[in-house]
Amino acid sequence: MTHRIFADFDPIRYEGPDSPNPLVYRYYDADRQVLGKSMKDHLRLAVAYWHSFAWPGHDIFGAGTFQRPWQPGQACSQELADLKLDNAFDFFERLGVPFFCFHDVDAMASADTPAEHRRSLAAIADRMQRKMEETRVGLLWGTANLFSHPRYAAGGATSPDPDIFAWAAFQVREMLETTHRLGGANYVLWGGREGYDTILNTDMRQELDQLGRFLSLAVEHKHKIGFTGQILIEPKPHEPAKHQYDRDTATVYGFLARYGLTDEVKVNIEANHATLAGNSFEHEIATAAALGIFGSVDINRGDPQNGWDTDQFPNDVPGLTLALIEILKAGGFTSGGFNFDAKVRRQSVDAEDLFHGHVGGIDVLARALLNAAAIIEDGRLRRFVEDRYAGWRGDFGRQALGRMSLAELADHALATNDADRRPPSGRQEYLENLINRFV
Ligand code: XLS
Ligand code: NI
Ligand code: NI
Repeated sequence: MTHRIFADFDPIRYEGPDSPNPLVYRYYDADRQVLGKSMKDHLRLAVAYWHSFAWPGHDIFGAGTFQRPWQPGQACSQELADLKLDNAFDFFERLGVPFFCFHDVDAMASADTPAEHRRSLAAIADRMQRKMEETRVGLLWGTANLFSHPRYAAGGATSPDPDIFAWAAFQVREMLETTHRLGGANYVLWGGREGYDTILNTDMRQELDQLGRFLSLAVEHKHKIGFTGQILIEPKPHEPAKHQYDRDTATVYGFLARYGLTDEVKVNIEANHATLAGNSFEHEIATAAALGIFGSVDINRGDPQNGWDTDQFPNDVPGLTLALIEILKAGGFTSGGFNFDAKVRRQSVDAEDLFHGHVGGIDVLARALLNAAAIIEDGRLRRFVEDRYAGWRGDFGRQALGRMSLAELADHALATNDADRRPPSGRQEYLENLINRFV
């Protein structure tokens, strides 16, 4: 059996929409210019190490189905970690993506003690750095896994045990420094088990203060070591805990404001987490943009009938067009990008399936980008919204939002005495039809 399972695949090329070949890009043409920027720079695509190389295909009812040559029986040796790394970079190169993302434990050999953890992480980071130089594949973000190990059953930063809080600090220090060393563009904190299952055993005020302190410490350390990447929080409403503190973007913003961190931390919005929170994906992006904390995206999709994070590859072009419109309106990504936090299904056991998942997802994003760019260039949507708020740019509108008191506004209403005043039509159906002409 070969140990390099992607080695025999040709690099994925752009062949256009009419190609009969399943493993080509029909829409993603990396250097194609869209609104003055290449597709590659717009989308800043990344592969997630955990779903594609670390997850063995298990679920809560059954064992792993994938049988990758690097998958350990028990603990992962350095040799297997190295083999996994070689395979991961074989895959990144053939897919032609500029970035990847990883958690410390996704890539390193297993470790029991903190000293071993440091050594294992440093060993894989050495090798990773060489691979990154050879292949020119960069790190979109790094993160520490503070949720898989049994010690984190009650949370990391929000654990009732301060010694576990220190363990979490240790893992974050090591991984923040590793991300810095590898030139990562961002550092992500997904609040894995930072939440609770029952209020009966939980001191919420205490846990929130711990989480605020922990985040402040991470920010402080970032500056101490000179890491210039962006720190990102990834909201999720529940799973694994019943209630997660980083519920959605608006909740995270309130938390950042309370702990004085709105200038330091942005959000990494995941499509499937947005819908689990009862929000649309584009609502989350628009909220983050409006509050000035839009950072990056974990792209995937949920299942409309399943109430959990199914992490499927995206396949909804019209839906993603709305998200891309919001991203373009917000000025696009700066440090962030689209990370495929998505996994193939448990029965998709072949190496080829990982290509199908990513190639399809990348083409869906490329189409959504092209649609959104055409809608922006067309200008009708923007003009409609501008006209809708035109009153606020007039004399009275500016004063109403500026120097007028409540009493002055009340007197204005009395004086104008306009009981028939109504807003003009919102034209939702017209606008939906307009969008459909582009998708
Ligand atoms: C889990 C999260 C996780 C983060 C990284 O639901 O999406 O994969 O992206 O810790
Ligand atoms: Ni995610
Ligand atoms: Ni997720």
